[in-house]
Amino acid sequence: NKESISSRGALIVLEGLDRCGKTSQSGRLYKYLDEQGHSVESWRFPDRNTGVGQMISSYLANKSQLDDHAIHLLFSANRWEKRSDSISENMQSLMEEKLKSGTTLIVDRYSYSGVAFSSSKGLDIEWCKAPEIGLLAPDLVVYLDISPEKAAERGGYGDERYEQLEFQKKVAGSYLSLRDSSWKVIDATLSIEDVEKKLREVVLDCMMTCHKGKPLSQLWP
Ligand code: NYM
Repeated sequence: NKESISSRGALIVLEGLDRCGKTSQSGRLYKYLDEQGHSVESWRFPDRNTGVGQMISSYLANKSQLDDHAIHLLFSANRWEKRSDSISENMQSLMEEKLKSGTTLIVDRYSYSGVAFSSSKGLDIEWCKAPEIGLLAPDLVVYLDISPEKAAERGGYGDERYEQLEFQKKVAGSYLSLRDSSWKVIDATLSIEDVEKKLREVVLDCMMTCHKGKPLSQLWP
């Protein structure tokens, strides 16, 4: 029917430093939208469930070493394998099909993490962006804003690679150069409830725009 052709789901991406609260907020947002009766799924990158994802996971846990360029391309490959695939037997589990069938995806990290983290190691930013070209562009990027110092105070970091204050300072700088005026920046030091409320507002607004027929587009716009 007409409704199902014209209304697609929204691609919502949450970005921010480690410990900014992205994962809790995506969980809360998912629960809220689901309870409101929306078709919604909660995704994250890296998706550690695929073969590529397992290589990434092992690298992040310091169980394997990889050249900085090589790991960058694996993070990107991990997004490509979830984008859309005409030869896949499992089309319905991929991003484009989900969005077109009306499901909104809340994605915890995306290409911006890829570029921010790798360029913070000294890789050229344009080189970092190149493998992301052609991936689906988010309809909304929400940046949960917290200083690296404040983030580090939140119960300390785990054992994974990159979870160090000095490195996170560089990542914060890289995010700043990636940000454009379309990003919604939310102060991540507000209470969990206040962040949640602000997040809901920008997300519902974006879902409405997609519902009204905004076309899907590709990176980088
Ligand atoms: N990360 C994540 C990257 O370096 N590049 C990427 O493309 C993505 C998606 O992986 N410190 C880094 C950021 C995080 C780490 O993410 C694992 P998480 O959200 O802790 O699972």
